[in-house]
Amino acid sequence: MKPLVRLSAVSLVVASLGACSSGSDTPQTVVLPNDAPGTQNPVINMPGAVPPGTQTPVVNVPETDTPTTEVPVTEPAVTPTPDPVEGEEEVVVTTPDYGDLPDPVIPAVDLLAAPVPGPSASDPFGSLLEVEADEAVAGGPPTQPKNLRIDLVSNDWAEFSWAASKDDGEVVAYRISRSDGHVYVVGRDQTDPSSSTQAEINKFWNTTSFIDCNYTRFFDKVHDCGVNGPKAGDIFSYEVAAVDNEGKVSAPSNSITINYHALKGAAVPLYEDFYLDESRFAQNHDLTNTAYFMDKFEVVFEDDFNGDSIDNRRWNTSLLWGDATIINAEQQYFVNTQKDPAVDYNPFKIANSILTIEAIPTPADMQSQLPEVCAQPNALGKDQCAFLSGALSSHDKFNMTYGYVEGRMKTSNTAGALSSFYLYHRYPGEGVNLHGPEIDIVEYLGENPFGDEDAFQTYHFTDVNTGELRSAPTMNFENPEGELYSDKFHTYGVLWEPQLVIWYIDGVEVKRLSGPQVARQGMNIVTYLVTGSGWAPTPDIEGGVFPIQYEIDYIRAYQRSAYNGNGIYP
Ligand SMILES: [Ca+2]
Ligand SMILES: [Ca+2]
Repeated sequence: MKPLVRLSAVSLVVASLGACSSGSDTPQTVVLPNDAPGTQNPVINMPGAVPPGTQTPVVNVPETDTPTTEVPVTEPAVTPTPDPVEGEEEVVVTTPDYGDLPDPVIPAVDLLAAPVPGPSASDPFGSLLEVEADEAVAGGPPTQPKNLRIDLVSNDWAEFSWAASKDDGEVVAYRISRSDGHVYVVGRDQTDPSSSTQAEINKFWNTTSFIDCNYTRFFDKVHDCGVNGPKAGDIFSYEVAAVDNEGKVSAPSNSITINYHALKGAAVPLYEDFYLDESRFAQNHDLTNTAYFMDKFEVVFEDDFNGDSIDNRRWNTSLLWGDATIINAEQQYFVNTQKDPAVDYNPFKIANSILTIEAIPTPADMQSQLPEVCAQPNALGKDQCAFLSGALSSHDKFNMTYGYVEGRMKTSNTAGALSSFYLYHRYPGEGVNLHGPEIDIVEYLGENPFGDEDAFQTYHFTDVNTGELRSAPTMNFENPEGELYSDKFHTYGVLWEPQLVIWYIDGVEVKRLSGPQVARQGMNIVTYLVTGSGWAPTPDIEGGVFPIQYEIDYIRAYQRSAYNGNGIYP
């Protein structure tokens, strides 16, 4: 784990603006061409409709024959194979070919994580907090924090939340007590000079949630994650108590126990979940390498970029909110070639089965072709259309809930370039279904700000109780081969199952998280090349080398038959 405190992102969160701008969108019936891939079940649900698959809750009782690593392997007795009897068919037993990989290992079930309270048709994320019924006592301590519950768990961080306390005066802090004796304080008036750290402090307070530990924001400050943060395999119990303005402390909340994942191949929790199919795929497969499970999946979306232009059946050349909105203090205009085919610059170059998204400084004679927004500086006072680049989004053309999505791409190594490939919600949801999820499959900063070989993965969701965007710590994965990821093509993938997300690079697991806050609603595929943002510096316009190039060989989505068309808002 390396410190990420040097991140000075205003926000790397696409979801923040997208959730707002798409919040009032009305779903439209999408007419898809017959031969469009992935459209076998074009069921477009209206927001607020009962999610499909909720009629029959599946209660997941561990089967007694679930294989575990504990099962001793007995040498099979050698029995002579009888010659096939004439007239009978010979039975040929084939063993799956895993290439050079060892045979798969099925992890033991994580019984500590079962059951997680909540997920049901009326509360799909198990996330509605109990309304505080207790009244604050005059002159007394705050009421007991209620509903302490796990939201997400990974190997070195976990996110949890609780229902706020009441007090006759004011609640000014929550004390989070961990079973090893460490106590964190979430204070109403805590401050930090970093705006992104301050935003996270405020979020903890406003949503009564906490991440033990957010290495991205608090590596060596406030919560001092570098010293205090959990490590893979730790098991800790937690309680939360509220403190009032007189220093009086409430009764502790209920206790929860968190089993931090192993670094790789962690036991998959047997959560209760009405979307969990009876095969319990995630519990019964080794998920550390895609080779162990891809035979269970079928391609439902594919673009190999074999043509000579963007396939309009598969992609939009603008994001969900259109080309006139530029998010995250970015500095490129995504040229919308579908809306304006005669535009003077086409950022999409396709040759030899490779799509190259090319970004250039905006030519002076193209200013008149840019939307009005380009005349305004961004939140950082910078030109938000200093560059022309390209974005692809599959919204309203391909959306999915659960599955495996993979791209093979060569990210840009230009300082200021951000090569991005992620899943994004079509509808943020409303009422109990508000969730607005985003899974960043890979984000790659060309300037390699940490002096090593990192690719980033993050999960974002909206807190149903407050509407605030909450995010996992940005997880960085360092290339074990010691090369820059931008040196060559790699595959970047994500497996998305009920209450489980696993990220892969070149088919090998690099990160996983689990928990009831994993998305249940349809998402679409997005990829683009950012040039300059709140996170990435402005590329060198004078001395830089242009075009900046982000190359994509293919993007594919796969699903198991159990989930084809499932979920909220397919
Ligand atoms: Ca009080
Ligand atoms: Ca290709």
